[in-house]
Amino acid sequence: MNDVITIGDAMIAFNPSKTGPMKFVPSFTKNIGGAELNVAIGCARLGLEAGWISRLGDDEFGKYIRNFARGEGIDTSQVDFEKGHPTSLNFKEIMEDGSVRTFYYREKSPTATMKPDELSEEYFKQAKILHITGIFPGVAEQNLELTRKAIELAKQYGLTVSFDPNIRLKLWSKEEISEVSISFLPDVDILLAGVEEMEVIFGESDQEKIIEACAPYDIEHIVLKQGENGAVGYHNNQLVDAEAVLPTNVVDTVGAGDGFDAGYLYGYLNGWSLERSLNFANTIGSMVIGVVGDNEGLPYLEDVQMKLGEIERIER
Ligand code: KDG
Repeated sequence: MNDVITIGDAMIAFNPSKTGPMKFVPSFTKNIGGAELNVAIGCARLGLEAGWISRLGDDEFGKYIRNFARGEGIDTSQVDFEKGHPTSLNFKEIMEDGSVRTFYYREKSPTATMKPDELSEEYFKQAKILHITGIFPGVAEQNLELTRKAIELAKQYGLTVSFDPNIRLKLWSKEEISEVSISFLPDVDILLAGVEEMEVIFGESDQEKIIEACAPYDIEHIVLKQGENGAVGYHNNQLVDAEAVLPTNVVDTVGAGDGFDAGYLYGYLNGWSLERSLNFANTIGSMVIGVVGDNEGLPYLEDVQMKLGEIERIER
């Protein structure tokens, strides 16, 4: 049984060989990115059973991504290949401070050829959490229908639905993102969002106002990620402010939110308190940004436990 299943479009992420404007970068390293796949990887590294539903191009890059996901121990039984739709690409520009701009080549994403009735009910029956993001429905119009079907199956079979809006303005407009995200909320059990994302969705940046705006949707866990200011969680009428965990260094901020999500879901599945889940998730986020790559910095459980001082490891 999978603890967490996700649905998403993955890309070959081309990481620059040096920081600074992309037009002056002489070469790139081939890696892999895609928020939902990153979350699945993060969960698998923590020891959870994770599955990823996707379609890749029937090309070398597609095979590379599928093999990589398998190597991470992810269930790829729901991943297939499509001819005539190349695997999506993402070229990254990384500045000295670790901030990133992305340049997508995913207009013909293979995932846009997936059909809602192709989603396997059996697969949903055998899972605990469905994690979705706002990226997948933004990649192609058809993917919105697919996401809705995934949510419907999740509800039908009693899965917890976790949602990270993951706003990508390069994919669609603020108005579209807001409308679609709000339409998901009645079915969302765990909301994992950046405060600035909630500002786009509800036009509110104040924590309490955001929680008020979410009230009609009866969301069991509301988590607001605040980057260097930590995170705030709301559950059972309790509001918890968790301090940030300071990173050792910042080289690439991409993937920190996905690592946070994986950490929070891990805490949720283990029945942890809000404080403990938030601190664990914050710790993972802070570790991810110290490594170049969208998922290379996602830690294994032992790494997080060491960082938290829970275990000691003899290095040499
Ligand atoms: O959250 C990180 C991802 O967003 C990244 O790996 C790739 O930009 C990306 C995307 O759109 O999935």
